[in-house]
Amino acid sequence: MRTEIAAEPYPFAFEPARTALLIIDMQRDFLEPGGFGEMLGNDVSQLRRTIEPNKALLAAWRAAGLTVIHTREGHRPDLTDLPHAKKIRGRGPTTIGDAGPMGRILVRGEPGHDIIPELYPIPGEPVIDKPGKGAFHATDLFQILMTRGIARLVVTGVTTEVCVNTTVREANDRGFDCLVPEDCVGSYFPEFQAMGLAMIKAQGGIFGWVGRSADIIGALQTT
Ligand code: C5J
Repeated sequence: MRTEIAAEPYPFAFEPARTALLIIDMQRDFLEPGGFGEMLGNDVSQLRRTIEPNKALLAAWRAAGLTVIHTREGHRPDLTDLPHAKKIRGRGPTTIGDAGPMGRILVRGEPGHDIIPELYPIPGEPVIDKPGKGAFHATDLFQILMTRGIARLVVTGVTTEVCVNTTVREANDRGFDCLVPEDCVGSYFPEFQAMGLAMIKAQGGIFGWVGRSADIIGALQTT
């Protein structure tokens, strides 16, 4: 059944059964001290306000029996998928692959690479391991969405202007309509949060729609 919710630049219409909740990189490395986010000089507490809204949306999405997909940014333990440019970016004393308080930074299988306990995937929810910022680059996400007949995405997670924006742009070019609930995405920088959302919904929704999780949850409960 098709439903419509308030969003900018205009209402977002979607068929829940053909819409996936795509949760981007809600990993300890970005949201907890001692990980990749802090290594880059960021105040990770800035992102933590996204946890409760994501929890509520995830619970509603699961209760409705809809598709949930999680992503994690990170690299193989041997770092063969880590471009040199990414390894040395930032010129910090500690870089991707080095040891940190939550294990090797941004490396698959390490504690810091895992999804935060509050939003931990349950069996049946695909987890996409991505080496880049966009969730479509060098992953099988597109194949999974096609197999499940997904036409629209609700994209949440961190960070708004980096992996969320890159993924929304990739998805838009592949023909998916994307809705981004603003309370479920976060940035280390308030100005990038605002501009990251503005860029998505500008020019008639050039990359997608921006809404709020309460409206999505309300629509799921009444559909
Ligand atoms: C970053 C991400 N910010 N998940 N990654 O490096 O947005």
